[in-house]
Amino acid sequence: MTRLSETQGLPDDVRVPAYDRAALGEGIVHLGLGAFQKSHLAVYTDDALARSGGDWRIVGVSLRSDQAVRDLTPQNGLFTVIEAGVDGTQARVVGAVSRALAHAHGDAEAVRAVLADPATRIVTITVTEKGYGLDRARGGADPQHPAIAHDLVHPEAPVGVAGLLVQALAARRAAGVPPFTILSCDNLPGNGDLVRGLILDVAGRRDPALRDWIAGAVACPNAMVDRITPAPDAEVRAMAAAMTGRTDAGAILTERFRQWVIEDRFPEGRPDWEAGGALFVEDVAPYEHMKLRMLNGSHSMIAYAGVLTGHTHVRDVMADAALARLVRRHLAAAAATLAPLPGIDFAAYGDDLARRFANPHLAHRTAQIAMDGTEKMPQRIYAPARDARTGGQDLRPFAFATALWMRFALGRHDDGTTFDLNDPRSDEIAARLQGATTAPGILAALTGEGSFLPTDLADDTTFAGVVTDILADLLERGAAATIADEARA
Ligand code: CS2
Repeated sequence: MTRLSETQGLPDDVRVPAYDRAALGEGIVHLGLGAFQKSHLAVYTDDALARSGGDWRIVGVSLRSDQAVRDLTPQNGLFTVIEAGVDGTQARVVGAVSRALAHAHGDAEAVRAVLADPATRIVTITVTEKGYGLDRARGGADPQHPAIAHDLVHPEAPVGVAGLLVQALAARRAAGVPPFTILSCDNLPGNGDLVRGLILDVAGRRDPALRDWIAGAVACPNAMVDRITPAPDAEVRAMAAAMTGRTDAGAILTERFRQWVIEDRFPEGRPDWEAGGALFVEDVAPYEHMKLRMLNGSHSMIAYAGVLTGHTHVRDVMADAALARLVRRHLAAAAATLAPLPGIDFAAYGDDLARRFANPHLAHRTAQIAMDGTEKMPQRIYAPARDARTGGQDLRPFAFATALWMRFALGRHDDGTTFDLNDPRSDEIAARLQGATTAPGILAALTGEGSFLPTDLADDTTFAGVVTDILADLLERGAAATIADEARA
């Protein structure tokens, strides 16, 4: 079988880019060339190029690995996106990525050049919550984060997101080139504002005048992104080969659903992302709360419950009647913390989410979602728990999710077998948990501002009491029995 590298000769039912790729120039640099940008940014941009054209093709940059470059360079940037609805799958070959660069594998100079190029008008980012080096408690940069620490000492040879952006903006300012717009596509609350705070902090430590210029000139719109995209595996690549008749090292499988809500602040222009269904609004926050609390919050609960009960995929959790009931309960509790959003029925959104989680074509590993809990829990669980407390609503679903994470943080199953937390703070967690064997001891060890249970929630006797009771149950009776009882409650 030949390798995918052009779109001629593909089967008729495989959708291909409806534009002349070579005729359109580059305009976006994307940092973090993973599966999610392929299923989301690249697909929306493909639709925009097909409908309205424009020099907006994407230069994809991997910051650490060179896997994406090895996958995409021989394929001329092309890759297959398999879109799986509950009723079947469809393949499309996406052409929006023009080329891929591996920053840490010889392409640093090329990355520097393309970030400085006046043609680059937008820099998009998917590096996951932990990739930025944010100080979540105080705002700005975390000087302990490895990339931030490196880039503060070597601002001319940056390796991290903040260092690269600040260095590129400094070069553009010196050359009289307008700055690019920065668009984060990660699941962080107020992602644009957080990136802005991050780069202002890093720039200010280097040159206050640069900081002021960035503060006045750089737009960082907030955005809500959504498309469930499991890490691809050999099975996905085999499916793509069967559907397209080509081998494709970069193939991914995602759901049919996708959503993107963006604040329309792009001083240097942007692609016609509406062509792919993107919604442009004044204020993204209500959409983002809905998605982070309902989808991602339930996802995290599903992930910890799933890992602890041996359910490998999200769909398996949804096939477990007790857990499916608790997912419904969580969705309703998260919805109750939201301010009304005109035109959106949270109950219907929750029903859709339950269907999306149960999608039989998506092998979305609970262990994948369980990663990086310290970076995810604050916006997914603690923030809505706080609002539920203020609103006098039921705290139990949030306490349940918190207890599950704390039990997960012990790094062992009920039968004593161990697993990796895959969390940037796993060493700190292990150190905090030294000698903590009881539920109150564990709760106290995992309390603290920033990444752990915030003290105001830990000090709330109702919330802490429920967390402690559930955690004690998990420790004494095991995950399955505790979950069965919880679902009966
Ligand atoms: C998931 C998200 O891995 C995770 O933490 O909750 O990646 C989720 O699949 C996406 O946000 C869906 O848009």
